[in-house]
Amino acid sequence: MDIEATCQNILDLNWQEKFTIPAPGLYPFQWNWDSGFIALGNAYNYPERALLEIETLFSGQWKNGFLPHILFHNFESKQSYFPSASYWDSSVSEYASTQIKSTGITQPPVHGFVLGHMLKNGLDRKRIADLFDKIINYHKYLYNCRNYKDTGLVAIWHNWESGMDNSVVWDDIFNRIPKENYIDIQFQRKDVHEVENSSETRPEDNDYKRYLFLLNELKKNKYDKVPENYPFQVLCPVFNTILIKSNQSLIKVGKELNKDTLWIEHQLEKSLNNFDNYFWNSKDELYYPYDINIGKQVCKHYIGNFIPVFAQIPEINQVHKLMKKWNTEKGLTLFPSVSPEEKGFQRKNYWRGPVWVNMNWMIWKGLAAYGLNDQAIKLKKDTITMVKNHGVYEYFDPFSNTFNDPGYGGSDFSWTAALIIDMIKN
Ligand code: 2M8
Repeated sequence: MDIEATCQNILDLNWQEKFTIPAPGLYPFQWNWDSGFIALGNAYNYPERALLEIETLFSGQWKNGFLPHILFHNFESKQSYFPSASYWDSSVSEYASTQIKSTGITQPPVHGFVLGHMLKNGLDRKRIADLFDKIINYHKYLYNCRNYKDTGLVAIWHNWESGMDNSVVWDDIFNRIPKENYIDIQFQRKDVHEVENSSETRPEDNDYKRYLFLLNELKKNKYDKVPENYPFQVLCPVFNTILIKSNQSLIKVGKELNKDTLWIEHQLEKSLNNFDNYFWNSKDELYYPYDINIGKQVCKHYIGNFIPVFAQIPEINQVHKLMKKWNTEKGLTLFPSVSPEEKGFQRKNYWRGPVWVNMNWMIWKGLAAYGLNDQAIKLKKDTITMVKNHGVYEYFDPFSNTFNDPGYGGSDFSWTAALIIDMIKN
């Protein structure tokens, strides 16, 4: 079977009547940004599924516009995931859906650019127009409740909101949390039973304790505000790039559908004006996250250093500088989630080194938009070849050249499948 058919089969396998799970067993519910990437891939062969995927996701939107990171559909019959619906207990919030249980944190806002892709591919305009309004409400939540000093840059409150859960960029923040705050937290993980070799490829129990400490603090505050002295308040360049990219796309969609786009244009302008002030480091010539609590950049070498190319935020001379940094990295053809030279790099461990398809997809799109065609085409080809050689997995060893060595984490991983389909189609 060719790779496109294999990927399509995986999306079929993971389809659950109105949404798609990220991977069987390991992730049995609907995840926010996963659904965006999946809808993008489904827009080609299953436009109805693509629309339904995003409609189902927004059926879990809260009254204040907030869009949760997991919707626990059919949670009674699914026991393979922790933290569960009852652990999160979204009912503490007066805004939460009373119909659909969810988490109380969000994930990168990919939906705007996914909507643009759907419109471009001829999907139902009326349904796209309805989704447009819901996405705007979500962005209003972000700009009302997460806007840092009215910069147009929005803050995240949990590492799970970044989507890059155990990246080295969060290490210092976690190390500053006093041990007595989390050491006694009790829990039973499920993820470790769902993947091969989990001690080398998934976060540690000690990491989970700190993730749960943050979760419990946010829950005490009804997922509405950060408590005083709360340790995790970050401006993430990946989250903000994705928001900018979505806004750029919403403006185009809005104009085509005769919607008012002034508000988004205004927010976009602010975000772009402030982006480099917070994220660009002119000495290192890289983008870094900004830790609000200490008022400093987190100067670590990881994939987020490059992601702003996705929304064409850097000027072309900055892009050339960024690409030079990448080329010097030990002859790797794809972007690893963390640079092998960075302290804490682990080639098999989740967001601490492995290659992820969604990240390379974003950089590929960005390079192509700058007209850097040779680099873009090479990145695309190498990503497809990696998945052909190692399987449709969640993440991949950046140094594995051995044919048929499997990838890591969830097998039959939906966003890998969906984005490979998109790469093949373009
Ligand atoms: C991973 O995160 C979840 C928590 O959200 C987990 O480890 O349990 C991340 O890779 C995240 O980015 C992704 O959305 C999720 C589902 O694929 O898995």
